[in-house]
Amino acid sequence: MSRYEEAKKIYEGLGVDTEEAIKRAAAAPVSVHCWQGDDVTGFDSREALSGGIQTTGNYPGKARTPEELMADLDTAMSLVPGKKKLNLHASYAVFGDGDRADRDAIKPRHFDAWVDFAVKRGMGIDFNPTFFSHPMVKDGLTLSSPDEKVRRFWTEHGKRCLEISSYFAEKTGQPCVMNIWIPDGYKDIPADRTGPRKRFAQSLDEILSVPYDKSRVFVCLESKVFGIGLESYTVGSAEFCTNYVNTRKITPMMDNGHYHPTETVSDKISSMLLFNDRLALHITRPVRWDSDHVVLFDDETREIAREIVRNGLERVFIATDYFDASINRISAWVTGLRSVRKALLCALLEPSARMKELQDENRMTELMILGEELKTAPLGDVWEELLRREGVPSEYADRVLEYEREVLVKRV
Ligand code: RNT
Ligand code: ZN
Repeated sequence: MSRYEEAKKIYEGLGVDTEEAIKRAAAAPVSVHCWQGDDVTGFDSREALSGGIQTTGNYPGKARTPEELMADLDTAMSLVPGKKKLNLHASYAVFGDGDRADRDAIKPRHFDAWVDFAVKRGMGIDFNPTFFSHPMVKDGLTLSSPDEKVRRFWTEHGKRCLEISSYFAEKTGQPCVMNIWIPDGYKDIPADRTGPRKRFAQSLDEILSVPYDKSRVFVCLESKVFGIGLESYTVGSAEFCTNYVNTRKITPMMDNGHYHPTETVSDKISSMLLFNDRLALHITRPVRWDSDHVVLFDDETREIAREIVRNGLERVFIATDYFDASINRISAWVTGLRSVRKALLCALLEPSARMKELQDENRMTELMILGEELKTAPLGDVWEELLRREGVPSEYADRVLEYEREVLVKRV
């Protein structure tokens, strides 16, 4: 009997169908953040990364052009099993000769290179307006700025991005998740906390006043507790965003790097899905003050995956969001994306109905014992089977390092 067949039997004994788990784990779309490949640089400006987010490290071989980024994505994706979408930022526009446009004037055609890339690979596209790394970010503020010119510029950017998102949905035939995150905030204690939030709400209302097809474009709002250099106050706090999305009937976005260290997004998912049809997630691994380390197959990633599965896999838009410039960037993509997929498989390999029953009958002793038993069940053998069926090798260090030697180190 093969290792997979043995594992299948063991899981059957626990009341779990591995075939079903493999199918569902592979079919769930995970949106791949393009910005891991070039340290969130983008192609539309020469500005340094701003907005309280930082990449650290100078590992050789970062992508400098759309062609390089696409080639790197292809290499990474060949090592990641399951259904993927492409997650772009507006700063990744690809301009033709003499056809540059500022953020308040970008058009769908500036993303045609990405549409071709995605369509050829059967991928949908998700999108993010880029409210950072740009000279129109004034005093750290965008949509909440007291300066009307600044607000108008960024509101227009939001509208342009909504149009581009509709274009992506139309061209790929898959829904587009458009996520709004602004860096706006203050390093030190502000005197007026309400004003910026009021202006942010008004700017968002203005962006959303443009009609769009809500069955094909899902606009999300991402909150954050603090940024680097914006430690005292962020305009888009959790309460602001939760209330805004609920009253405007758009989709909440939770990034698990954006909360106090003892708060967990895994515990928030059930509440959010009781009051919202959909929930969008940025999966990352926060470490102390940094919200963006490579996702690992760790306890919180697994707990997030369990909650996604328990509350409805199809109701959650799953995306990755981290950036590590200190290690091979391709491996950073692959390790993080595999961790997410493996966590989904792990969650699908639990007898969740039985576990719920144990809880409802207050048989917490047995629940704990079962939980511990599951931890050492042969997940690895089922994972290997998923990789085999998806045509993805289990080993990837050699492949990544070979690409590094042949392609990445030559980028000087
Ligand atoms: C920043 C947010 C945001 C960004 C990307 C690049 O803290 O997490 O999602 O990481 O938009
Ligand atoms: Zn995020």
